[in-house]
Order: sequence, then structure tokens, then C-alpha cells
Amino acid sequence: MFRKILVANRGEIAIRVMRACRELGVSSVAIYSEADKNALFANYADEAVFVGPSPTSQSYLKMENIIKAALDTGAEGIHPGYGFLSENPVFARLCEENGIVFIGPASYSIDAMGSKITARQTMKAAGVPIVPGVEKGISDPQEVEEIAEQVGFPIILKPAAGGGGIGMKIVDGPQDLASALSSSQSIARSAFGDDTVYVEKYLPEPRHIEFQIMADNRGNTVYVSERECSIQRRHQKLIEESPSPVMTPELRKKMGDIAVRAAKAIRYRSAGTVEFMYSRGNFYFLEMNTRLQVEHPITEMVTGIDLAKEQIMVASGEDLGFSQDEIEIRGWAIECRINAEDPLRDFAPSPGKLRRYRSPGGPGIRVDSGVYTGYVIPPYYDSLISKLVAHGRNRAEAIVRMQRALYEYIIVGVETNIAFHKAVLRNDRFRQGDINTHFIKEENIMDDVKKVAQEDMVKGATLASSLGADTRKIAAIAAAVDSYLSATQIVPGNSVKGKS
Ligand code: MV4
Repeated sequence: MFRKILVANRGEIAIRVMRACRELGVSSVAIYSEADKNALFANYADEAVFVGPSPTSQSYLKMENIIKAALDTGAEGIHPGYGFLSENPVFARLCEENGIVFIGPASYSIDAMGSKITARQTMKAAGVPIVPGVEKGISDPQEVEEIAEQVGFPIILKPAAGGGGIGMKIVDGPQDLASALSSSQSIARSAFGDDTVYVEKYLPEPRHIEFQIMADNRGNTVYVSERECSIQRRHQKLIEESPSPVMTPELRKKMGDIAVRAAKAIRYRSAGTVEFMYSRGNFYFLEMNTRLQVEHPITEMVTGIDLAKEQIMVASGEDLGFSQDEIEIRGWAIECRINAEDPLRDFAPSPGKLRRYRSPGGPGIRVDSGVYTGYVIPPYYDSLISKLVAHGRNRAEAIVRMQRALYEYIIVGVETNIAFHKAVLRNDRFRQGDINTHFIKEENIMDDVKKVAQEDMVKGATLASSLGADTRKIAAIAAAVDSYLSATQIVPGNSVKGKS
């Protein structure tokens, strides 16, 4: 086992990994930027190394500084968390070259999943079902049209070097092909420096279901249940749950075995996630993420497996601590990503000082966060305040527990997306588990977000009044809120337009 690990990340995931280190008796080293000098994670670690005068995310991308920090402190391993350098094969190789263990997969595996086209080729060769389409870059509209005639419209164009939906174009017929292709290529060129685009059959109303993989150095590879991540807005996941409402034991085994086959095809080691698109009873490989994901806590809550500790143990050379048959799913877990964003202003980031912060607790609640009362959320990084996780015996109990936890959450000083989560959790279709990746638009969730915000405001004013606060002031606040909300008209497409 390692004596010391450097965590090359920030915020909640840095603390999450440091907690795993502490439980394993491993000393932890934080790296921090100017903007994070008062952050909780930097103070939680046993040691902290300043790596960035620049208060931007560049500090967490400067490979040489991070390697130097590890060598100077004697850290034998580096855990990259998610984002930043977590899926950068150059960094993984740099660690290896400096005799530092990259706590994740071998750089070969990261390379293999880096390009969406080579990933599709590799998966197809391994017998993993992929979406009908082609496994090479296309640049000629005529060629795209021939493929579309084969697989049938609608099709979707995807940048090979991309991800997260950037540059994707859904094409309903030949008349839109040429313009869609050139648009997708130019977005890919500017966003990824590579205009290679490939084609897939467009799947109607797909669900995003992903399988957690855990593998050791000797090839022991298991799937650690699945997660449903269909509640997403502009490709940003907002609510995830495990297990998936659509899963059956038979389908779980079928998809899980395919996910293991995908991992073995690239000699995977460590924690990873195989993403599938599920549509009308069929499932298809979408991509594989070669990192520990944001939403890993829901898997930990239903299986009892500590994925961050398993990653560290496997990276230190130990075999997996369990076999496939020993993995059991107990109950249900839901995660809400609590972001400092204003849902009434098109989810605009809302950095700033947390004047008051009190996180929920009680039965079945886990809060992974890196903030505290008085902390200033910087504008340079993602807007994640916390991951609020609720576990129950079944989905209904997990939902009502999450609603109770959201009611308890006190965050004063920045806007948050809590009203969004309340709106989804009270939606009948959501409560029936009938969701897909277009759910937010199909259910006009944003209209209900406004109602939730107004209800909360009235409840707050009523409570304040019953506690003896000055009712005149409350009336003035309520009037001001009303005029603000009426000024922000929610229009289709979730864009919020103030009155001209
Ligand atoms: C798809 C798809 C339908 N058919 N692929 C890929 C990235 C992921 N975040 C969403 N992606 C999709 N891939 C096929 N063959 C539907 C989605 C998708 C989506 C695509 C474009 C615009 C918005 C979307 C929202 C959810 C899912």
C-alpha cells in the first residue's frame, strides 16, 4: 500500500479521495491554486502544495508542476479525480516515466477510448453492440447520404475527437445533410482542433444507462451495477440514480457482461464506466469513460463498495476485493448535483460568498461537498456546490428522502438549482420512472421551476412572519420577487428573456 498519494484535483472530489486515503492509512497531498487557498480540500489534506499563481483552472492542468509536487513531497501515487488530467494519456505516461503510479487505467487504455472512432472500431471487433453507422471519419456529403440511405434517416453526425454533445447534428433528411455536415465539421475544428466527423443512426428518445466497471492488474473485471443518467440538460447530468428503473436482472447481466467485455478489450484496470444508449429494448455502446465519475456515490450507496478505495488498492497492486457474485444491490440511490447556478436565468453561474450553509442529514443522506459557511465559490471552475445523495429501501423512499433533504438544505448568498431538483422530483412521469434524455424539454420542467421558486419564497416569507419578522419588509421583498419573476419570462428552449 502507498504511504502517500497526491490528489491532482480540487473541490468535493479531492476531499472524497482524501477520505479514502485517510481510511486506508495513506497520507494525502493537495495541490491548490491561488483561488483555492482557502478551500476545504487544501486544508483537509496532510500536506498542500501551491501550484498556481494563476487563479484559473490552468493550475490543475500544469503537468510538470504536479509531477514536481509529487516528487518533492514523496508521493508514490497520483489520483487525478475527474475532469482536468484524469483522461489525459500524456499525463498518465508522465507519471509512469517519473516512477509515480497513476491511480487509474494504463495510458494505453485511455488512448484506446480517446477517439470515438477507434473506440467504436475496438468495441465492434470485441462484439460489443454499437449504434448502426460507420467506424471512420466522413467528409463528403454524398458519402453521408449513402450511409443514411443504408441505416435510414434520421441520422446523427458526431465529432470523432469530441464528447458531451458538442458539434452533434441530428439530420432528418437528405435536404439538410450538406449544411449539417459542414456545420458539424466547423464546430469540431474550432472546439477540438479536428474536424473528423462520423455518422450513426439516430436513436429515438434514448435513455443514458451506464455500467460501473472495476478491474485489477490481473484482469479480474466486474460490473458494479448500473446508473441511469437521463435527466440531463445540454449534456450536463443533473440527477442520476441507481439502479435504473428500466433494468431487470436478466438485462443487467446481459449489459453488464457486455460492459466487462468492453473493458477487457482494452485491458482495462481501475474504475471505469461504459456508457450505453438504451432505446426501445435495445442498447448500444456510446463511449467509455476512463475515470472515476462524478456520480459514483450512488453506486457506492447501493452496493456498499468504496470505489475510490478500490482504485487505490488496485493501483497499489492488490487484487479486487470481491467477485461478481459477491456484488449485491440494496435499495435505491438518487444523486442531485447542487450547483451555484440560477435556473431562472438560464442556469447562469452564480459564484460568490456563502453567507449561510447548512447541509441536510438524517437517515439515508450523504453529502459530498467542499464548501462551508463563509467560503467564496470562485468563478474559475465548475459551479458544483455538492452532490446530494439519498438512499432508500426502494425508489419511492429514495425520492421522498431526497425531497426531505432538499427542504432541509440551507444555502444563502448564491443562487442554486435546488428549485430545479424539486420540480423534477415532484413530476409524475419522473416518479413513475418513465424518463429519457429529452425528459426536461418534453415535460416543460422549467415552467414548474418558476412555480417552485415562488412557492418557496412565499413559504419563507410566511415562516419569517410567524417568527415575528417585520411583515412590511416581507411584503416588500415578496413584491420585489414577483416583479423580478414576472420580468423573466421562461420561453420554450429554456432561454430566459428579460423584458426589453
Ligand atoms: C445519440 C443520441 C441518439 N442517437 N446517439 C451523445 C452524447 C450524449 N451526452 C448525448 N448523445 C446522444 N447520442 C445516437 N446514435 C442522442 C444523444 C443525446 C443528444 C444528442 C444531441 C442533442 C441532445 C441530446 C440529448 C441527450 C442525448
